[in-house]
Formats: sequence, C-alpha cells, structure tokens
Amino acid sequence: MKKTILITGGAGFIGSHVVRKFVQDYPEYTIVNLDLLTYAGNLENLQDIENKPNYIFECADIADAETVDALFKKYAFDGVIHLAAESHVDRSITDPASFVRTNVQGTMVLLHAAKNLWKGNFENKRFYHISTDEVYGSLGAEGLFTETTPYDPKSPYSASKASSDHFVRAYANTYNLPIVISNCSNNYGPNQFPEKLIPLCINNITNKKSLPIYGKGENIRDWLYVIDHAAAIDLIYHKGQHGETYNIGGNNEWTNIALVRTLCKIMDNRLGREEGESEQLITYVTDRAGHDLRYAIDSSKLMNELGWKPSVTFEEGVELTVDWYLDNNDWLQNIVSGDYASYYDSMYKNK
Ligand code: NAD
Ligand code: TDX
Repeated sequence: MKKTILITGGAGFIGSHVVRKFVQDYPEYTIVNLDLLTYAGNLENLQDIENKPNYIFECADIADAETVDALFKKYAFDGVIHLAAESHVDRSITDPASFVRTNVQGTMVLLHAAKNLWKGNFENKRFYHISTDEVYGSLGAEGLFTETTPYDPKSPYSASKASSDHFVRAYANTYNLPIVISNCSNNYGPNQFPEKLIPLCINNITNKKSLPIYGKGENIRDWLYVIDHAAAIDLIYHKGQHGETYNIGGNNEWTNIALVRTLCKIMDNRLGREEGESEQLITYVTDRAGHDLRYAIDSSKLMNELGWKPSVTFEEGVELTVDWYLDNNDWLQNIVSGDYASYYDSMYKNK
C-alpha cells in the first residue's frame, strides 16, 4: 500500500538505519526524514540512499510547532516513526533544558500535529514513539525490565524520555491517537556518535588515548546491535498492536569494564598490536552523577507475539562494529576534528 511516513531524527545513529531500511525495503512508501542536524545529525550517514526517488529530507526542529504543522499539511503523513531526541546522558546532566525542549516539547508538537491532521480518522494511521529502557530506572543485581515495570527515571535524559512516553499514552487515552511505543536497551554499531562508550573507546584505542571508565566500571548495560533494533522497529511499526508497548533488548549484559577489555582485545588483533597493549589505556575517572547501575530488558513479549529475534551475537556484532569504524575512519575524523573536540576537552578535563 502506498504511504507517506515521517521519520524524525533520521540523520542520527539509529534513525539513519531505520530510514535506510524503510527506503530500501518499501519502495511503495515515501519516506520523509525530518532532522534538525544538531551536532548528532549527520547526512553522511545516508549518502548511499539520498538519491532514491522515495526519500525526502526536511531540515526542521520538532519543537517548532508552526513548521511541523506546515510539514504535516504538506505531506499528509500516514505514519510517524519518532526518533529525534537529545540522546546523551552526560549532556543531559550539564544542559537539562535542551532535553526538555526537544524530547518533551518536540514530542508533544508532533503528537498534536498528527492529531490535527488525522482529525479522528485513524484508519491505517500510526504514531510510533521510540523510547529507552532508561525510563524504568536502575536494576540491582537481579531482575529484568518488563513492559509493566513502573517508571522510575533517574537522569534528566531518562526523565525527559519518560515524560515524552507519558504524553504519547495521554494522546492515545484522550484523543484515541493510534500509538505504539518501544523501549530499547543500549544500541551499538556503525554510525554511532563517538560520545557514546563503544565508538569513543574505538576512537581512543586507535589513537592510543586513555579510555575513561566511570567509577569502577561495574555498571551493566544490555547491548543490542543497531540493525536488530531497526528490524524490531520495522516489525512493530507494521505488526504491533495499537496502544501497546514493546521492550527490545539484546539479552546481552556486560559490565563496562568487561566490554572495554573485549574491545581492546579485538582492536589489538586488528591493529597488529601486542595482546594487552590497548588495555593499558584504561583509566578510571570520576563517576557519572547519579550513574544507573544496571539495565536489562525482557524482550519476550516482542519475541513471542511478533516473532522478533536478534540476527547477530554480540561477538559478531562487536567485530562488525570495530571493522566498520576502522574502514570508515574519514567518517570518524570528520566528527572528531569539529566541535566534538572541544566537547571532549570540557567533558573529560576533570575526570
Ligand atoms: P542520536 O543522538 O544519534 O540522533 C538524534 C537525532 O535527532 C540527530 O540526527 C539530531 O540531529 C536529531 N535531533 C535532535 N534534536 C532535534 C530537534 N529538535 N528536531 C529535529 N531533530 C532533532 O540518537 P540515537 O542514539 O540515534 O537515538 C535515537 C532515538 O532512540 C532517541 O529517541 C533515543 O532516545 C532512542 N534510544 C536510543 C538508544 C541508544 O542506545 N542510542 C537506546 C534506546 C532508545
Ligand atoms: O566515557 C565514558 N565512560 C564510561 O564509563 C562513557 C561515555 C560512558 N561510560 C559508561 C556509562 C554507562 O554506564 O558506559 C556506559 C554506557 O554509556 P553511554 O554510551 O553514554 O550510554 P548510556 O548512558 O547507557 O545510554 C545509552 O543507552 C540508552 C544511550 O546513550 C541512550 O540514548 C539510550 O537511551
């Protein structure tokens, strides 16, 4: 069926993989990528599909209601897949206001534009909001987050995402907007901005710079390859039930220190260094304020109801990721030579 779908944040890490998948797999859809191109947005991520006839890029701010309303009128979207966000926890600690503006206000502006466009006629319409496992707070040694775990966000980032999730459910409850939400664990893979742990370490190992480990490195994250997240988003967009929430995770928990040691081993091998050489770069630094101890996701609802499962093991995914960064050093250098350099200096100077 012909459809026009808005994907927000499509120039970012996860969004670019989602845009590529939809543009390539659904030639009958027109995909409009709306992205403000903040520091995290990079059109280089989409160079291979930018000339496809079913792809359109619009540079705009999701929190700018007038512009967003005009775009909804212009394209009469059938569906929205909303990924645009401020996404880095450390930045939310130094600048919470921009997280409220984009993540909360921006989500509300999009919801309202969809409500005004669809005017109660919701046949074949869908508003899909992409969220995070961080809304559930922090786990102790035991247990997993399920779709019914109470919200308990603990950072300005997760508080803003939790708030946006509440607005999405409120629009479903109040105006019957046909929504679906997914909450995913930590993603890794090609095109991730190097402020996040894995690409930051790959870049620093390559350049023999120290590897900053917050606190004791014992915090645990559940890592999922970005391509498998994009596949889950495709499945949920097309097969998920209106009003439902789906958790997405890799069933793949790592302490930060064990993960960084694994990266060091792979990189020593790839760069022809002696085994153990890169591990010497590990440096324990001041912990992140309010650092959540452990995230782990129970994805059984998504697996049992929609038949999703990850396509690669972590061992395969992390090797693919390291190889992608080594093969795409220009992509990385374009980022680290720009504004990112001063961000890195200010973020890590006292650590
Ligand atoms: P990212 O930071 O790489 O990309 C965010 C994109 O949004 C960028 O292209 C940026 O330019 C755009 N953007 C930011 N503010 C905007 C605005 N006001 N208007 C329009 N565009 C704007 O983020 P990501 O890691 O790809 O995350 C994408 C989504 O997935 C986010 O909603 C995030 O909360 C969620 N998520 C991320 C992870 C993860 O591990 N990265 C895990 C679970 C959920
Ligand atoms: O330099 C570092 N040193 C370090 O020890 C950085 C950048 C991170 N860390 C730690 C903090 C976390 O325990 O590594 C872990 C992973 O950190 P990030 O890559 O910043 O991710 P996290 O804070 O877990 O959040 C990510 O997953 C959930 C994404 O950034 C969010 O957008 C997503 O919602």
